[in-house]
Amino acid sequence: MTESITRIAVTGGAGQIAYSLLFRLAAGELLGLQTPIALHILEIPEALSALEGVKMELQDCAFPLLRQVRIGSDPYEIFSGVHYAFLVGAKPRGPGMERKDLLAENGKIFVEQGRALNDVADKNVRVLVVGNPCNTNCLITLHNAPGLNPDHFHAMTRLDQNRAVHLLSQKASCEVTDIEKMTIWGNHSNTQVPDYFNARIQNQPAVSVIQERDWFESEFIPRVQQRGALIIKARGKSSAASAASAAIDAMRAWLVPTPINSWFSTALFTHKNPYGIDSNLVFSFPCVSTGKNDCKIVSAVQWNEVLEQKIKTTEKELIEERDQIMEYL
Ligand code: NAX
Repeated sequence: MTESITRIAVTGGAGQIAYSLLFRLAAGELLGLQTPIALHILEIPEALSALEGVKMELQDCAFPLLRQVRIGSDPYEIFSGVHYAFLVGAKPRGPGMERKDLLAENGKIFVEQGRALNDVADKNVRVLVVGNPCNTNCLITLHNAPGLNPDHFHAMTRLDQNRAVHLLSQKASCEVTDIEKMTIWGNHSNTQVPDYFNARIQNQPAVSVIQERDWFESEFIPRVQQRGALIIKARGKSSAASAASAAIDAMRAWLVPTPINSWFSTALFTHKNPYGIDSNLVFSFPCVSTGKNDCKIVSAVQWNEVLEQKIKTTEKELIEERDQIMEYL
């Protein structure tokens, strides 16, 4: 009998997030220790020689589950038959580049990758977009893959969730596992809304455990929003290992049942959202999974006035981003 192999695509394979992500995937951290995998890694032609080095290192780990490593720069070859795709590679903002130029440059990449996934990936492929601006890149990708289920595309806000969980646990002097229902609403940008109002600490509302309304609004929210910038300042490079870790958490959240009384955050296509958010965006919501590769938005989560106003702002930002890339949809 031929062995069944789960195929995982990673783009931006010679970049710094991939340098952590690929090794953790190969070690079995996404699918467990019983599932043989193949890694299909995409890069631009100029970075293929660096990627060849990464491939050699993957081979030198002698990972028991890693059956095959394919590398290349043609998405139609690399995405062939993939069951999961981590779209990490993107163009960084260059000197003097405006945000709209960044959106346009990345737009072209995600049009091509969406089309390629549509044509050659497994029909049930699950796609996580990490490359920034990830929400809008994800919107472009799903629009260019009309033969795939739009609900199978998500953009990563899990790193923001994880950052918020750590910050709350530090403030409340408890374990990270004591924090539940930590939602990030909206865009993975500085307008994201870390929701302190619905978060729980040891099964109590966070706002009753930490009785400092001021702290939530003037410290917690901005510290989560600006954590990425702080890391760049300290390390001289953007978050990489923590981003890779969050990417695995985000994809794995669809594969394990969400515990009762809990949820996770991920950014999804808004066409069926229960919150009245514009229906053609990719927006981060509280979600749950039955563990069968599915994800459902949790409805009826209440907002206070502060959250509501901030959620409107992040929605507006996403609408503006979409207006700038309309030609790619
Ligand atoms: P790097 O610049 O180290 O790596 C990116 C790699 O992508 C490069 O090797 C580049 O050659 C490759 N690439 C560019 N265009 C490509 C294409 N068309 N096909 C395949 N590969 C391509 O960046 P890294 O630090 O790894 O970050 C990758 C992306 O993640 C960036 O856009 C970054 O902004 C984004 N992030 C998103 C986060 C999130 O929470 N959603 C957090 C971390 C990170 O900032």
